[in-house]
Amino acid sequence: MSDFFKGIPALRYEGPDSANDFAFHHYNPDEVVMGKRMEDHLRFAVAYWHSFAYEGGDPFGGRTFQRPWFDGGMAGAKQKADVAFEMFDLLGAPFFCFHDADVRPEGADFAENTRNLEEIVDYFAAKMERSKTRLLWGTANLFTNRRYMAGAATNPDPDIFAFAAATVKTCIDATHKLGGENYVLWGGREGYETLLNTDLGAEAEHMARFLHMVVDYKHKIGFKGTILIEPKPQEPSKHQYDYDVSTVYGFLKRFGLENEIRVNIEQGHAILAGHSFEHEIAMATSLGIFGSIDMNRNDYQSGWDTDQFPNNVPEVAVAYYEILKAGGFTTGGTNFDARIRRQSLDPEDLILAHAGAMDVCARGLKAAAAALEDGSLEAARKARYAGWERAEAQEMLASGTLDGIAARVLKDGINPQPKSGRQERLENIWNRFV
Ligand code: XLS
Ligand code: NI
Ligand code: NI
Repeated sequence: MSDFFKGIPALRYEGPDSANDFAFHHYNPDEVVMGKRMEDHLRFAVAYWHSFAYEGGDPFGGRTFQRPWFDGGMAGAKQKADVAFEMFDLLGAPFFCFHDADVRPEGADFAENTRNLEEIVDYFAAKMERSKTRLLWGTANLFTNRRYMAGAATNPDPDIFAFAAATVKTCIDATHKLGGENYVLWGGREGYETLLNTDLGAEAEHMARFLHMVVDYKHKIGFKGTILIEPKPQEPSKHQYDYDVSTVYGFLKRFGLENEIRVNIEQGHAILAGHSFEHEIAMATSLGIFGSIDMNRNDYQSGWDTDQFPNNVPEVAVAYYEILKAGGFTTGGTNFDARIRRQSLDPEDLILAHAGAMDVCARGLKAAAAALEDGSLEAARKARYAGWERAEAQEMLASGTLDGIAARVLKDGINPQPKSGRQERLENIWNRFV
């Protein structure tokens, strides 16, 4: 036991009337919502990087946090792991997620990186035998080290492509060994700064080859988890290739990967792409590539990825509505790719950030479930499209031609009258639940 969280009790559900900060007020893991335990619906994951590796820096100033494990090499990495698993226990977090670089000290070369990662994976494995927390996903950090400044799979230098491929192999191995349910690829630097030095056609081909190798390796070693791409339009690249869900789908389809790879959708990235979060989720579920979510928002005034914990119930409710409507998570879950603010120095800030976010998501889930169970919204949606159930409408879809349809419109004197979309009425119904 470390004494990092000394004096902080394990959090329990106490209900909305409790004034205890160190309790859940809405997240009640065992409460059954639409036939399933809340914990099994939400599948919360703590992001290792923001909670334990982030130092409190921003573009204008460095480290504000003073964690005892910083700069501690392998011993520090193990101390960090001890604290991480203590936090998972205090929160009752069912999952966590990590990048290689969050958990192991940076080595001098690939061999040392791999040794360090393997040592920590064994350390995690021993802890996971005694813990209820499982691995939602693992991933490789292919964006922090300077070697990746011009990308990983899309780097003009084939040796960097090779280094990245080798690194991803070790991270899939680590994820597989720890029983991870997914493997994520976020291509923060798979994009460009200027077209003046970029061959975007070649870079797309290279990225596709890389992804095929990932999929082939997954099957080769028998990893059953889902491979996920996390779309984001820019930052750190000026233009990122995995711009949004639709762009990723087009790419997967072009290279024959649409049945192998799904998406991990982040709330803040959706907004940066000019969409709403629920748009991205609905798009992914309609395309059959929905995988998982990163439930972290941006600050709406600053226009960049501030990775804040969710605190807006209506916003998360509409996202869970789309997820529930599509049948809920399978291998995916709700990862908090979120960090506390750089002035939030205390260990308890870390705990309370997660507790609050879990409560917000629980309220959102319950609101979404109530709206879905009530059924008025889905009945209205169905009624709006009911005309398509008519035989001539079905026939038009199956075998219609422009000239044939023109003849029928003329013969039957079809003269349609527009109908109200009833948006305000539906919004009023929605607001009864949130
Ligand atoms: C960055 C991304 C990143 C991924 C994992 O904006 O959200 O944190 O989730 O590499
Ligand atoms: Ni992000
Ligand atoms: Ni993310």
